[in-house]
Amino acid sequence: MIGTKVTIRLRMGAHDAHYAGELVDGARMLALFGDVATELLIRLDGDEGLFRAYENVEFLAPVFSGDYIEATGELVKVGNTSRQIRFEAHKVIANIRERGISPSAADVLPRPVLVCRALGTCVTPADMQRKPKGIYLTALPIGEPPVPGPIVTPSSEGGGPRTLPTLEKYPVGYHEARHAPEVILTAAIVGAELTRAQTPHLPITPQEIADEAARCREAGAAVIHLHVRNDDGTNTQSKERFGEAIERIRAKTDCIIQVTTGGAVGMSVEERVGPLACKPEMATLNCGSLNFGDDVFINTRPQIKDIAARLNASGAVAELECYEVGHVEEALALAEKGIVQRPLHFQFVLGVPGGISATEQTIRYMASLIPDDASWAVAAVGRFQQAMTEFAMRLGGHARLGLEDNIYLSKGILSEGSAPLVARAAAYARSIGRTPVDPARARALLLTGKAPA
Ligand code: KMH
Ligand code: ZN
Repeated sequence: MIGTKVTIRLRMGAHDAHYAGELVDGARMLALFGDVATELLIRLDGDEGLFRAYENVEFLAPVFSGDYIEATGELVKVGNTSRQIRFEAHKVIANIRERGISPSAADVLPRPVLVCRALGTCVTPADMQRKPKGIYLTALPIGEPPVPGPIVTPSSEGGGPRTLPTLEKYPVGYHEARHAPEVILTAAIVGAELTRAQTPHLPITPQEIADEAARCREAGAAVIHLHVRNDDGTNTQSKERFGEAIERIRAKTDCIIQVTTGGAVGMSVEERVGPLACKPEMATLNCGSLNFGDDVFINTRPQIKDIAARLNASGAVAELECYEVGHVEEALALAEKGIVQRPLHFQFVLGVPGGISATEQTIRYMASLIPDDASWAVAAVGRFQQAMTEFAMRLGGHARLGLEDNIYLSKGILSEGSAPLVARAAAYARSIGRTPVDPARARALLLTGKAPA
């Protein structure tokens, strides 16, 4: 399954030191990658398979005899017979090699050093695949770039992690146990800022969106966070277009559909609430304004109240989108006044340039603010998506994955739609003892008006 990782750790011996100064040759790293790939293929296919090609190999730091090397391979793409793997080798223990110090002296490195990385493709011929196919998530057809627009999205940029003071006084121990072991995965498959120029895997038409929603459900998502587009890729909040997409999604899958009332930056409230006319089960409520990349995403307090009232009137359950700590407090104040209904479900959206940073401390702090009968999830932008959603899941929170927030599976590798990102998160959840729930269970947790179990 995409996201599966294999790691081996080996000491480089004198026999590995091919060059002067006991330097280990680069081919040794590739031999390690070969063994890692072989284990991955055995796990996936029940066969050792064959290495076909490296697309890219980079040697980044020297390796000497006496060093310990940890080689990891992550499955990033699975075709009918081909399996693409991203490799990294880190030095975790280094022989010291300094004049006057014993030649046997060695240190465990405080931070592993990346010594080599590569991207490679292996093949397991169909007649040698002994295991039933898992969720291979073969990509949908690639879409044409309709209008390569100059829109800059936080999806590809991410906000750099700012250094924040440690907030150890805000432990989240209580939340850690409360929602485990179940986890709700939401797939944000379209977004408003992303273009086909940035990724050809962006679904645009209602049918493409429905196909992607079904793949995400298969990968482990229970909720689809929905934006829609016109055929030319531009944003719309039109109830007709939402209606068509919702109908097609419902024909293919049973996921909860959570429509956006955020829309795109610059839209009026009147425009943004368009999809509420479709009587969705869930809808977002954005709980404050912020700089959004180079734009401003405006949600004045009267506008938030206005959208909340219309959302309540439509019968939808709100997901409270918070891009800043103050937004959480705003949502709590609205709940106090009965303007948003309990139980509260928060989405902490981290790493938007101009919003709160994507760090473990910010998640802990935001989660520490919410009441016991509330649930929370993390959506994190760009390169922070994987690390932050995994941290959230370890902490007992839920997670949002998908192209709206991040288009890459790993550095330089576009995700072929949102489903591989969901599949990887689902695999991670299972690896830490949490079970991605199906839509029926997600409905019970999020929509019944009872506190999450
Ligand atoms: N496109 C962003 C400006 C939501 O869906 O509610 C707002 C957004 C939030 O995507
Ligand atoms: Zn959205």
